[in-house]
Amino acid sequence: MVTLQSKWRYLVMLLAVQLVVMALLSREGNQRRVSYFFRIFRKTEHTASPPHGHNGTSGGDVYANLSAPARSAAREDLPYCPRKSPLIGGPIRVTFPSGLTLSGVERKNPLVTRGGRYRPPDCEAKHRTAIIIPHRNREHHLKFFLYHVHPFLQRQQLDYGIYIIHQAGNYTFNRAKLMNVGFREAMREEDWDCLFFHDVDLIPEDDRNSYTCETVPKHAAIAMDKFGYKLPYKMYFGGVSALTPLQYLRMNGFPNNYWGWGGEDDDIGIRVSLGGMSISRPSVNIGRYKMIKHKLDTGNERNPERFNMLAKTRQTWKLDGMNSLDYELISREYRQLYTNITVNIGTEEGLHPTPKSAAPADARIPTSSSTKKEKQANAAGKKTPDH
Ligand code: UDH
Ligand code: NGS
Repeated sequence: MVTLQSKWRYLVMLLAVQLVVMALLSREGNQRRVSYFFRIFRKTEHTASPPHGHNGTSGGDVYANLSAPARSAAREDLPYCPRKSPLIGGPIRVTFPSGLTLSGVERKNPLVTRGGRYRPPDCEAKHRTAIIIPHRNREHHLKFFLYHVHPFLQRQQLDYGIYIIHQAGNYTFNRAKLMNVGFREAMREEDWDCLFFHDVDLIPEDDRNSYTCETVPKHAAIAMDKFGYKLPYKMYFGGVSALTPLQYLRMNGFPNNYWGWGGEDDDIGIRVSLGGMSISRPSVNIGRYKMIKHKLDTGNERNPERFNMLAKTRQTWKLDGMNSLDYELISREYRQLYTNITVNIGTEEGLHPTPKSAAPADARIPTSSSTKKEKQANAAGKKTPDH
């Protein structure tokens, strides 16, 4: 009985001491330390969760190891995120769940806010990255892209935003000009320190593929499954690339005049070196991407002029690019998982061509280099099979 009483006494004394310490710490000026103290506990919770797949074979689940919603108060009290995110694992298992819907993806990403924006809930991000995606008629790919990329970026503890740049109308697709529009519209909204120019059909397969910028332009999609996970050729700059605003402007952005498939990415690669910069790349075991299989789209036939144009990049890059960009913003919608920017980028004849010259390119550009199968698919207006 006596021992029980003394045990209680000790317990009460211990609690009293703790209360006094907390009261002292909570006094004005010490509040930051108190919230830091609590955050340490929360952080331990995150890092203690099972490490995201690192076995190099099957890969981890794409929704493993995400931040829990924050319970702390003011953002200004948050410490900077660590240099290396503790949430990052290794290879990711890329899957295409059947029956996936955008609202399903929204439910899996409760911390993503209107416009496809995210900030780590428990620390101040060190990097602010905008993802720019050229788009038309690829809603099916977009759904899988968002399903994979949102948790991937969250594990990197980035302050990020996803911008879909949607080409209005059915005139020939122009990937590079849409990227220029994306750059201008994203920078108008936020002071991003890095922009990722990203095809919608490429899914990163490794968490360590950092979506931050380097001191020189970065080509991230170095190892795609369709190329046997290696670079198809040394100067390849397609798929996914990342530039700071300064790097982008130093090469006058991307070309505006590549209508249809091919060559614009090679032009961009040449511009990097004409701008006096080199290209950085992640290693082949990290810059890995799975491409959602598809055929060439209707309205994006091969550009027969691409080789002639590439031969002239040295003469054209300073005249054509961000300094000559013209387009009409049709709408900007803040959807839950992305900002949708719809634009009229016009045609080769300008923003308001005469009806005759504005005919879709497949009616004007000879498709002699297209395969017979593609021509038949295009003629039938067939939807390209994919996942
Ligand atoms: N894109 C669209 N809609 C289109 C065309 C292109 O959204 O109609 C976007 C999309 O983000 C896509 C990107 O532009 O990921 C690049 O276009 P692409 O996927 O057609 O180009 P890629 O070279 O694939 O990656 C072409 C596959 C057929 C190649 C046949 C020639 N070898
Ligand atoms: C090159 C194209 C690039 C293209 C790359 C990969 O030949 O635009 O193939 O194409 N350059 C020219 O045509 C000048 S892919 O295999 O992804 O269809 O990105």
